Amino acid sequence: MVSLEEELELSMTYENFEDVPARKAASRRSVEDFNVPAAAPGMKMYRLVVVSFGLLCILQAALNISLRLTLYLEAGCNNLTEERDDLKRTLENYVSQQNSLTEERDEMKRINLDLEAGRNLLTEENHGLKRTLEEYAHYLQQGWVYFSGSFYRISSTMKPWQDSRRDCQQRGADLMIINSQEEQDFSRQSKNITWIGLMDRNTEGEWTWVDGTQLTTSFWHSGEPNNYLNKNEDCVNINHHDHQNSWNDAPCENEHFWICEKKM
Ligand SMILES: [Ca+2]
Ligand SMILES: [Ca+2]
Ligand SMILES: [Ca+2]
Repeated sequence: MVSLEEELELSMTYENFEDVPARKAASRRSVEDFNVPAAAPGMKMYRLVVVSFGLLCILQAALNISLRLTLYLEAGCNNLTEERDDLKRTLENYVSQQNSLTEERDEMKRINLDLEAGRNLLTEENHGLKRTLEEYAHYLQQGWVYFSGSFYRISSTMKPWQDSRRDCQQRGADLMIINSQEEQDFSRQSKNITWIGLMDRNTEGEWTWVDGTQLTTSFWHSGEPNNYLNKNEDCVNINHHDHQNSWNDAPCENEHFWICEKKM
């Protein structure tokens, strides 16, 4: 690199070789005058480079720190997100289990109520059966005969139809109502004339059972009912035991045996 002093000397040589000494002196003064301020820009440049380098280092360090901080925060955020998702799944599982337990508890409550209702029903049925058994035992002990869902009792004395019926009612029963061929056959076992619970006392010719039902299936003996000898025959008895159709209408005030029926 050509220094400033050499440059000046070359310049002087190039311009005028005749006035060398004078120009040398002048140029030396100029160089001396110029040397003092010429050193300052190099220093400034040097300082500027040093300062710039320092700033670059600081900036690099700041960038490194910033980058590491960003990576650290990102990793931390990722961990927190995973933990949050885990907690969310755990909470959802817990809620699901809770709902399942609530449903099971409600189902158990329903089953318990059903079982309780069933137990109450069984208890009631048990009490009902106990009462029925006690009732059966009572009627059997009193000499009643059981046949096809009813107990029957044939009296040992004779009374008018109305008194006969009252006797049955006092025993928790009523005069016999014949609903079927089997019951009709059963009624013919006694060979005595016996009242049954059929009459037309309210309207002549309109035969009604003691429970209020109209007569549908009848077993009148041949020629009956006949109001025999123009008597007012409004009550019915079993008279012709040897015949399947054994019924006869007779005056209600006549005294006969009677059959009570207690439907179970
Ligand atoms: Ca009957
Ligand atoms: Ca009549
Ligand atoms: Ca008659």
